[in-house]
Amino acid sequence: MLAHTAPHAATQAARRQYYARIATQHMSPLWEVLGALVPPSPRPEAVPAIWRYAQVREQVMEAGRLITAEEAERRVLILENPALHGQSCITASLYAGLQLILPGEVAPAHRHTQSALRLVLDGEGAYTAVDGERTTMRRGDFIITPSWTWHDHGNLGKEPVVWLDGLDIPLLRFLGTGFAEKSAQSAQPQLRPEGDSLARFGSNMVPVDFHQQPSDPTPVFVYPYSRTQASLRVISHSAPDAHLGFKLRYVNPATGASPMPTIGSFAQALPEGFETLPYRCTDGTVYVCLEGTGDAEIDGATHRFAESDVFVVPPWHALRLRANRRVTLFSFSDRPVQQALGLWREQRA
Ligand code: 1HN
Repeated sequence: MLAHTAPHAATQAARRQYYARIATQHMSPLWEVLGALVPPSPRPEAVPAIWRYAQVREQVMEAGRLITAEEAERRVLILENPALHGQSCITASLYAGLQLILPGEVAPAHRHTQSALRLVLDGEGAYTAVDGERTTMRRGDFIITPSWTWHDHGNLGKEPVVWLDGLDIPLLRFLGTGFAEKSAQSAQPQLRPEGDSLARFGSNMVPVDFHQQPSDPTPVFVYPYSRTQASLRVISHSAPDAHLGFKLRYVNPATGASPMPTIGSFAQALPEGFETLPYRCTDGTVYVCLEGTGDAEIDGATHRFAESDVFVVPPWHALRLRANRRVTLFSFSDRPVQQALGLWREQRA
């Protein structure tokens, strides 16, 4: 390749004038930005970050004294990536927030094209209802509201309840496909008893005449943590993967695909004292610590985490996890989108 020599001052001035002239016609020179547009390796804007629950819990509770769930529609503190301030993003494609619902409150029924997940963190006695079926929310439960399903939440218990919301809001905003509708009723009528969908679809069986179109949402919308824990406990008797420990992927039980087409979700256990080898992948990932304490080393910087802490690993950042006490982690990312487009890559050191 020929070495580039710096252009003469006169040439530089002529180019700058030219750029200013073409800008008035809404054009710009590709050659000034080409390297940044197609970099040799991913250059995400998002940066690593951690929200320690012990430090943010008080702010979440204060929101409960300032606004009702009804007035807010959803009383949520958005977890903003520090490099994406004001954009309601935790990664370029995903949104995350901490939602609070107090005893006696309801978050009214609505639906939207954005897909949502809940990961229950704190308190007991709340429920979420999806398309006419309620589910009691327990710590660690992974609950989904697929695109365009009606959903509302309520708290029938005596304690504040907090969960993590994950949505594909930035992705749908980018695509220009965000629509929402409010229901006339604040709570949906109960069409089926609690546990119905899990019994019908979540026990390695489906109704005999059930057929699913690839675009249909998963018929199961709750993945109880008790079942995840039991699976992780049993498989922890074998040898851990050197890069991932014991890691499982949540699926739509009727298809084996991701529960929602835009958000992939995972559960992972690391035995006490275990340290993973560096691993990176192109899907920026949000992690939640459900049990234990550990360190997340992200591109060389160490972040200590404990129960209910949330941290984000941007695309193509090397992650090393160390479990100081046996750790279980929940995580989610846009991996199914990347895989559907043939873009997903991983690298194991
Ligand atoms: C939403 O519908 C919920 O249903 C939570 O709990 C967070 C953030 C943006 C848009 C819709 C919920 C949301 C949301």
